[in-house]
Amino acid sequence: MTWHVLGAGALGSLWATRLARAGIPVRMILRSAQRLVDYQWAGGLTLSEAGHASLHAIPAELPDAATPIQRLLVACKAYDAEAAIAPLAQRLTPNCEILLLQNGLGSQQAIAERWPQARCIFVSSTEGAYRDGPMHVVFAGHGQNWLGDSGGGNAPAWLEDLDRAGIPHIWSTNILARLWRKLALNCAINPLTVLHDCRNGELLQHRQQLSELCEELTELLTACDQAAAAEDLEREVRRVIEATAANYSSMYQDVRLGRRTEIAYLLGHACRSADSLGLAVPRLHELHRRLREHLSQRGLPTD
Ligand code: NAD
Ligand code: KPL
Repeated sequence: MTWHVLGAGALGSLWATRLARAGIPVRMILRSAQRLVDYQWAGGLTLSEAGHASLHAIPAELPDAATPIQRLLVACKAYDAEAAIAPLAQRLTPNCEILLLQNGLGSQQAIAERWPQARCIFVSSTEGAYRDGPMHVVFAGHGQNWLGDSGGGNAPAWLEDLDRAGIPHIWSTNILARLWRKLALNCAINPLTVLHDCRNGELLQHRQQLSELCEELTELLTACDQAAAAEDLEREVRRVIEATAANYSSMYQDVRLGRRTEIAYLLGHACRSADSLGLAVPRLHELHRRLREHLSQRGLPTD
């Protein structure tokens, strides 16, 4: 069974190169003829890992290729994912599987609703990778991938492919709890690092602010039937801040590099969820407003 990988960015390339080097059939789907030319010129994808670079000549195609797609790994940003799948719709087999690697929440549900014939597997990843030039990815941090089907169902047999490829993974029977927990951590930490212009560790100087945000996030998770994800949230936020004290958050880095953030799928999703439940979360709304203002002042999209 071929893995089609949509999005030859950091995580898509990290997954594709590890699958390919284990001898598992993979095809990249690139968004334009120009990118396909660039890709062929580069000879494939280069993975740098522990100071060692390797080139992987993974076949690539455009969305309008004719072959059916049985398994699709979507590795675009949350704001691009649904639109990126749309041109492939005719190629998706009736019982296809779509793995969604997006951070935050909202994009996965939109995709699952739009293509109900597909089995959508949500993935929450703590692995770290970044692009170091066109078609070149650096494996920056070991982590874990939790995979799960929010509609229930058993672990798929192809998890064996991940074993063979050395892609760490855990099948989760409550993937939404995992994604909500990560969303809450990202909502508590990432926007504050942008607004205070600081590394994660410096947020310990803003304990009161963190504590108030955690209180509202805990209420929100509980109201969303995610009590397990809400457990000891503040303590976990502090643990993550301490463990990543020297790092700049992903949102901080996006803003610094003038890139669009995934705010709509993090703080935006949290605020929309609270509104739909009639739950008052004034501090989250105020943080969302200040962050959007900050982005707008820098000419960045606020959604
Ligand atoms: P990225 O920007 O490096 O890669 C996204 C890729 O998707 C880009 O190459 C882009 O050109 C491509 N793309 C966009 N629209 C497309 C289309 N219509 N057709 C084909 N390709 C298209 O992003 P990333 O860092 O790999 O992040 C992907 C997701 O994974 C995000 O939601 C991110 O939050 C999450 N994530 C990333 C990391 C990491 O370390 N990079 C870690 C955990 C989670
Ligand atoms: O995931 C993160 C990020 O930077 O996006 C952490 C380190 C948890 C901070 O929220």
